[in-house]
Amino acid sequence: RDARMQWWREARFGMFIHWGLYSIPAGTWNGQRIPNVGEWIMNTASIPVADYKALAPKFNPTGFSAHDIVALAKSSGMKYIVITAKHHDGFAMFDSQADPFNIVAATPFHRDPLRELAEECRRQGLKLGFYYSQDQDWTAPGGAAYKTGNHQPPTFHWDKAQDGDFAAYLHTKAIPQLKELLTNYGEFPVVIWFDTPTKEMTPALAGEIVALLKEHPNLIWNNRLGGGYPGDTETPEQYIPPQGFPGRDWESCMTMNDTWGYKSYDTNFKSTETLLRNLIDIASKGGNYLLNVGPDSHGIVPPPEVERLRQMGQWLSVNGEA
Ligand code: JFZ
Repeated sequence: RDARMQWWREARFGMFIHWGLYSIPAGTWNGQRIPNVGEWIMNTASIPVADYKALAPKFNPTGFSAHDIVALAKSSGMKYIVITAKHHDGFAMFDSQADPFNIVAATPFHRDPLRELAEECRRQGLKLGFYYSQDQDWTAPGGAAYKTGNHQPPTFHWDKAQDGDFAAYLHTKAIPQLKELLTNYGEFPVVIWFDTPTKEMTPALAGEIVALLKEHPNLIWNNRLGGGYPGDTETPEQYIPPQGFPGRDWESCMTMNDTWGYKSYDTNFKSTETLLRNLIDIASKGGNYLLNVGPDSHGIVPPPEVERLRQMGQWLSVNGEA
């Protein structure tokens, strides 16, 4: 267990990447600025499944460069990357045989950014992990949804196309896709980052996922699977715990502005000094800092984010350890 956690405990600084179809609307739908984080736009604006799925043929992020993103992370002093393989919208940012709503099958891009990132991380000596929304899935029948707006219980679905059986969703989409992620990318992923469990994730269903994870003894996974499983890491979000988490590994994930997924008009960026102070504060308490970037619909990391990462890297090259 300790050998498995060693690289992670020494890492201190990683890059979170929230990237998906939501980078196309970028916070605006039908001419309206939609509140809340950008990657939640489908839920916040109650976008019908068919309308949201119609974004896929428009997604052609030819500006994406795995080389440049990994090099950016590396020169910023980051030791690992965690990217959204599938967020709550259900769109897979990887080549999936299990479900056709994915970047290779459903877009003109036809490339698998996770494969390209895995190759570059291997080359440039960084670790790679995958975020996977195992519970919420707003485009797969039976996938769960958290409530926003006036979505009604018990399902909080806003489109009949979302109705279905949660266990069936898990067995036909989530678990098969997790198997793909765990077997198709060589030495990666070394982290699976689960998120937003609901009551639907019973101990029995979560146990099926845990059995799969245990086939990969070097894998690290967080505390957001559900079903009562504590996972390996605590995940304080947008804050730094005053005393850390004595006896537990932990990682604060944070945004640079006020969204994870790209929003064209969110310019509320923290200063480089604040970001560096966060990193120092977290490191001094024994945690890791997972700092987010949100590439746009062309696959480009917004310049204000690049600028701050470069400045952090410059500071670390003078004052840091490695
Ligand atoms: C979740 C996601 O819904 C969000 O889109 C993003 O991916 C983020 C990293 O994770 O949002 C959360 C999850 C947990 C808390 C808050 C927001 N929490 O525990 O306070």
